Amino acid sequence: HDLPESHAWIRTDDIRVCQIRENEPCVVPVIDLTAPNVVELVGNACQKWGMFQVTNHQVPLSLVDDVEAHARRLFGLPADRKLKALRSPSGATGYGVARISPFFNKLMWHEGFTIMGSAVEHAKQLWPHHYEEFCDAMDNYQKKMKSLAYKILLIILKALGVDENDENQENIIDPTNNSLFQSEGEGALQLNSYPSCPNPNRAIGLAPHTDSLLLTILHQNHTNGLQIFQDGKGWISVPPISGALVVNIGDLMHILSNARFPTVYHRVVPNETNHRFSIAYFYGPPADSTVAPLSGLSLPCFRPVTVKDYIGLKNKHLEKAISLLRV
Ligand code: AKG
Repeated sequence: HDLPESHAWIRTDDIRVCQIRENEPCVVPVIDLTAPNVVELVGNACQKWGMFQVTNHQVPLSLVDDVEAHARRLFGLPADRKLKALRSPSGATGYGVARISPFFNKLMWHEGFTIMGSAVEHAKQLWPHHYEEFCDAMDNYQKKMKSLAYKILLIILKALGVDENDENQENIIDPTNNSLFQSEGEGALQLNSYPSCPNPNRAIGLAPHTDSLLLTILHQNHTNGLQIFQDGKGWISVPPISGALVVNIGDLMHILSNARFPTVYHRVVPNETNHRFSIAYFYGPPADSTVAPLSGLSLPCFRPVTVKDYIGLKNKHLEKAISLLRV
């Protein structure tokens, strides 16, 4: 009753049972990135689910394990040490709960650490003498994620009928006039920790939300918790698959695809017995870039918007932000 209007439709206690119809498995597709028909597979998954899991992604599993081990070490520090690395109200990097949940009416069973740009200053607060190891692992992981995200972006664009040789592909313009294919984009890393929860019904790991940028690449440890909402089906689990990474469409890709690909409404529910860790990499164009529906995808249904302005809209209007850009 005291939720803001933009949240009034969120009912996380309304967990409907997923209906598995014959010939229609209720699982997010798993795609081998080296498959000859990868463009078709990714296109179908984006259109139907807005999400898929990828294998053969060329990110060394030893690096993923190393980053997860650093996350475990970070969240295992005493609270007073973690609080020294707190994200400031106006800052991007640091320790704290996710920003998405200020109005959520359940206990947040979550700790996070966000990295945008350099993590050195915050890492020094956590490990005054051994911060380099953490920062090197995070930098390394972000580099790998960035090139994987760019590779997946090109596949998604091909699925939308656009490729590198098209001249009319300037639907993301950055201030230096780079178009979609000439710029590798930018990213942010989010380490998440969800301790096991004695009473999962009274808490939520991460409140339902959509991701704001183009796409997200997620590693989850061997613990269930991630769920996506599908019309007519309710909340569906996205089970961890060893060695696979989860990819989901974000709001800016929804705009770029002219609403052909849905942005994915997802949440994390706490696990009663196991501690869950995840590492999310959010990928998008530089902040000053303008994003608009790709030409050639029928009449544009969104107004162009800069990445910066869209983030501002999202912070203010949450999941309603995207509908404010409808033409
Ligand atoms: C986020 O960090 O925004 C997520 O949605 C993380 C999801 C997860 O932990 O599986």
